[in-house]
Amino acid sequence: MLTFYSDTHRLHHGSELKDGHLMPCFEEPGRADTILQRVLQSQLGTVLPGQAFDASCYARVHSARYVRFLQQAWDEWQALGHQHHALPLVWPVRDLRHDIEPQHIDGKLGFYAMDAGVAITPGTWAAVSASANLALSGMQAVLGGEQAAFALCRPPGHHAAAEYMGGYCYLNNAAIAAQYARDHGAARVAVLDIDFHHGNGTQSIFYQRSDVQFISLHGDPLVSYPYFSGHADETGSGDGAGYNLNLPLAHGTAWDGYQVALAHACQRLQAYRPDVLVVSLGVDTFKDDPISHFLLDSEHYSRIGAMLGALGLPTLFVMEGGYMVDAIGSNTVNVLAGFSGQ
Ligand code: SS9
Ligand code: ZN
Repeated sequence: MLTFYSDTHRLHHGSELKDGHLMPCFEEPGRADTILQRVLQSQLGTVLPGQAFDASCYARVHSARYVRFLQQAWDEWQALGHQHHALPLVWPVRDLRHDIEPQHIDGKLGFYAMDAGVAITPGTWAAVSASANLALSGMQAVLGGEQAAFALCRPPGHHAAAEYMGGYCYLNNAAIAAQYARDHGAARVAVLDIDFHHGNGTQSIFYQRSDVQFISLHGDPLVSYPYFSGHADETGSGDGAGYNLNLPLAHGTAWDGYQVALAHACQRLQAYRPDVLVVSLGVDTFKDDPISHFLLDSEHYSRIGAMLGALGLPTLFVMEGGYMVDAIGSNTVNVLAGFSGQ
């Protein structure tokens, strides 16, 4: 399987609030480094750098003004004399106005963010655009005839929607790749999100569409981030009615419960008969993940891979979360190797 990877991710490492303290984000450069190491050790296949793509490819799923905001946010912040990276601190909840984009960068940060886990640093735009380009490069390979490819994206993307960032995510890499497939000949695309957290951004982007099916297995939002999205009654609307499937699972879910839900997801994927499958691959479902609450073991990732491989679909894996850094390399590669029957 081809892997697409770029060092540019190292330019981005933000801070987040943890138990009331500002701490370095769990989403950190060592994550991608350790996954790459494991890919190389396991001889999964060739590692390629990925190509540059125009920002207009991102604007197929994000608004033009949001992409511009991401591009310019650091400069606007720095122009005020700030040196530490930027974080949002006020949000337009409930009846506050969200129809007028503020001019001040503090207002813009809140306007375009769902939480405070998305710092803007000097290298953020370089890293998030390089990350999206890896997903696009991977999709190009799959559309060109590769049975599968792995985009080793960092930062992740599945919490980012058309017009907001959140949960360490800025550009929605999986959605950008899915849309690219639609724009280059695929009639139907499915996105399966197996990160521990609900892929609220991807759901939001495709919620009213029948040409992209979205299925997610995740921690029940009653008790898990992102809290405000991911319930089972979110099934799509308009043309998209019936094309969104959420399978929320309780804290403490282990392989027994997980595999039943995954088998159900696979049935729904098969019934949809997509031309291409995008897997939002998070391995924060691991028993020792520091911010998540499922109990999967390393061997189960091979079984997940085998179940996905049995679908026989051209597949792009897009890296999402996974924060137990010592284990994410082997857990990720177990999925990919299991998929390939290795
Ligand atoms: C829970 C804090 C959650 C955001 C997590 C985003 C994961 C992205 N204590 N913080 S895969
Ligand atoms: Zn996650």
